[in-house]
Amino acid sequence: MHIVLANPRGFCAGVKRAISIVENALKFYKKVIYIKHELVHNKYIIEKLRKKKVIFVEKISDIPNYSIVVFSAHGVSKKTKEEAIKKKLIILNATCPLVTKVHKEVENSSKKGIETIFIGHKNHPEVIGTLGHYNNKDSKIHLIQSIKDIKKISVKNNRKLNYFTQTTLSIKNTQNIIKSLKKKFPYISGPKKEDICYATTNRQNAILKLSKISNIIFVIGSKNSSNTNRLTEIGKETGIYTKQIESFLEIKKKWIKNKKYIGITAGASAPEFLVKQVVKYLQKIGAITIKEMPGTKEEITFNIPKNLFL
Ligand code: 0CN
Ligand code: SF4
Repeated sequence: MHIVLANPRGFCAGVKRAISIVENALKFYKKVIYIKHELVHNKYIIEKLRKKKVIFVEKISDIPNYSIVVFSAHGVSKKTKEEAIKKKLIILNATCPLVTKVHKEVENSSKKGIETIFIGHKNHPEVIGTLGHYNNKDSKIHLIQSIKDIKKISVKNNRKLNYFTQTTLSIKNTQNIIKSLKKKFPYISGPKKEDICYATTNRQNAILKLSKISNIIFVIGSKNSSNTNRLTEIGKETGIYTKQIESFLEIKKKWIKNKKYIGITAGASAPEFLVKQVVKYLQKIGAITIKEMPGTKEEITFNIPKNLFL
């Protein structure tokens, strides 16, 4: 049995930045910190933060006035931000800059009265936040999740129409949706640079490469993590037996019976220690070698807000 690690895998720049913001804020303010929604979608990170004076809330109304609030990496709507300002909260914005980019695109369309078609998953916090940047009463933003949804859309003026997307979608599925959108609306325009982020793109390409040499793939990440779920979907689509796990504790020996090459990857919100634990466990039960695939080197980093530099 041999272990092959996907490259890149795990933390992206947006997740690293969000975690640094909270860690620095805890040191700086030495007070309870409220986080609107899970900072990033990983059970272990959330549990760790809960032990350190962090309280997670879904509604701003659950936070006492004048407290400190961190907006999660997935971003919030304009209304949520306004509510926080009204409550005189100290706001630390851990929204990934690549989500903020999409917020700006949508807000700009709203201001110009351009009707927008947004491709994303209903009820995902990033989608709720992004849709909440379109507030033109005379125009509209439509959410679509699949090609099937395109049929239901009718627009006022198909020459004043654009589309944007969630950052963590499947590249292939999204390309197909956009192709169909363009068939129905030939004049539709899209973002200058695509909205699916670099980390999503690189991790999806890496699992495709990994699938070429693996007999089973483990995708490490939490069940509510969109980018992780896309990796699992892609792994399964290749026909390779793919299992999404939160940690090594979920691994069943029967899954790996007679499997020579075990591929491992991790979503953008899954810490590397979870990968290490899986490797250690597999070594304990017989893995002989461990290799990392060659892959795209990620050099992108995002600064944390200046007032939190300690
Ligand atoms: O798992 P995440 O916290 O979020 P989604 O993949 O569900 O959007 O990863 C960080 C990504 C962002 C924003
Ligand atoms: Fe930002 Fe992409 Fe990471 Fe989400 S997955 S936090 S959009 S870099």
